[in-house]
Amino acid sequence: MTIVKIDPLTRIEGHLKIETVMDTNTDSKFKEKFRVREARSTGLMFRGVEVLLQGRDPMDAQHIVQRICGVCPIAHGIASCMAQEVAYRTEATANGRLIQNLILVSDYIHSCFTHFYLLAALDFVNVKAILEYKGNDPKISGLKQWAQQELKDNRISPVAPFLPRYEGDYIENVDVNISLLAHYVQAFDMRALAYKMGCVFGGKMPHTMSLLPTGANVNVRVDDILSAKTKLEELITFINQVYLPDVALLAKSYPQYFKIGKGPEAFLCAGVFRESNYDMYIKPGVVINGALEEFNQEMITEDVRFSYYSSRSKMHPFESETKADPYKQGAYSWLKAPRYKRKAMQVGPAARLLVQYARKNNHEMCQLSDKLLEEIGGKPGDLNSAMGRHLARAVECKFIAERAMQWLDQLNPKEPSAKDFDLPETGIGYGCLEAPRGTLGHWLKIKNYVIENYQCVVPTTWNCSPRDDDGQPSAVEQSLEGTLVADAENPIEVGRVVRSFDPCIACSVH
Ligand code: NFE
Ligand code: MG
Repeated sequence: MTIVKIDPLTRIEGHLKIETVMDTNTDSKFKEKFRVREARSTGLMFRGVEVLLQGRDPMDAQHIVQRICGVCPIAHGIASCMAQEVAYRTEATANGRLIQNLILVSDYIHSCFTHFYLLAALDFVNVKAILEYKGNDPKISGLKQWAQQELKDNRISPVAPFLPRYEGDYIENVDVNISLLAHYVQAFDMRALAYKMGCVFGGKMPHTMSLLPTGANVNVRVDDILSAKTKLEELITFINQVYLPDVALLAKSYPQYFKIGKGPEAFLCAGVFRESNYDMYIKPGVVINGALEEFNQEMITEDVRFSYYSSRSKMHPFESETKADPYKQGAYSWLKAPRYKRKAMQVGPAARLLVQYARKNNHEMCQLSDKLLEEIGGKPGDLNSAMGRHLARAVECKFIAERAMQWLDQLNPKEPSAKDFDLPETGIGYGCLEAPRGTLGHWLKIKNYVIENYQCVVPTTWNCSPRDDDGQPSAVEQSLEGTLVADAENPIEVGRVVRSFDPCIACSVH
């Protein structure tokens, strides 16, 4: 038995520790020496945003909750607006919904580029190939000079994650490595462009001041529509010509990763991008062992047996509490353990796409996914894997970016972007939607015109939670069980599986 800890596993986005117990692999079909028997996922810090919301003006909530994260703040802001709309007994205006969708798309695109190029691809790309770069792009030459210096000094990189790194089966083709590194560099500008598109309506990113219940506090102007379109066109070109082909190339280079990192056959999707007050572009749904059901937020509970909280366990988020207990016996994570009908669910782009398949919705998205899967001899079920999550994320990114062009056309400069509402003395509301990394819900209770309780259940809380009260491991913990590892000193396979979920611990503990 070998115990392997990776701490921190995350490259940004908070501190996640993964602890695995490995046995010797006895299956001679595989050359790897180790096999993960079980895994524990640990969020290493406490945040307390739910606590600091208590007693505050509910109308500030959409701004405060955005501080949960610098990567997916818009989803938090919109979840809060939706919860407030329910509590105030009002709903979003057409322009308001569209503006919220557009700022959220900007955040999704930014998140996809960040995750793929900056956080995940480096588990596959051989960064040392940059030393063989012979072209004259100044940015890539700069990267080469920097890498030369790093290697010369044998230094722990001040700009991790390039070096140090685990040794493993990186891409061997020098040209492919250099091309992916060039796109890594280009991705910085594209991330900025994605945010600039969001700034047209959001004013600033990542934390926008534009969101409010019923919509947004900016008027629609024709020049803004044109400005956003120009930026979005460039982003769509990058997605179609660079990002999606790079992900497809990686998928073909590592087809075995469609069989590695399989999580529970339990997929949750709350739906996202409001097309009307009753319909969303990505449709909600739940698929458990192949059976489709409607998404119902009443089925969500949060367990804390293995979490550093003395709060009551198995509570619905309206009744949940956040009472930190850092010395709790038996606890091993600051994440709570959300469950849907008592099941550990998998959330994120693969779960969303599998729900769209089950609902026979977004036909073109499913068709492209089928086509890319066919190229490696795969099926939709293979999306439930380390590489499947990358593929699903890139396919979705293309379609939401293209759909956003139509939302820009639907904006109406003659109509308002929000409407008046009254703050009630008491009220309750919830808002559920899909953040880039999966299902997000906010639950709000108002008493005496202030927030009495505010609870968030967040994508990474679903994926990376500790075990629940019944001992059931989370999606990430389950997806690591059985993973073969060539070298326990260089557990690159574990990193690849966990990073396919794009865990954000800042979000998940909130
Ligand atoms: Ni901090 Fe987040 C997303 C949310 S993940 S990135 O996407 O909500 O837990
Ligand atoms: Mg919470």
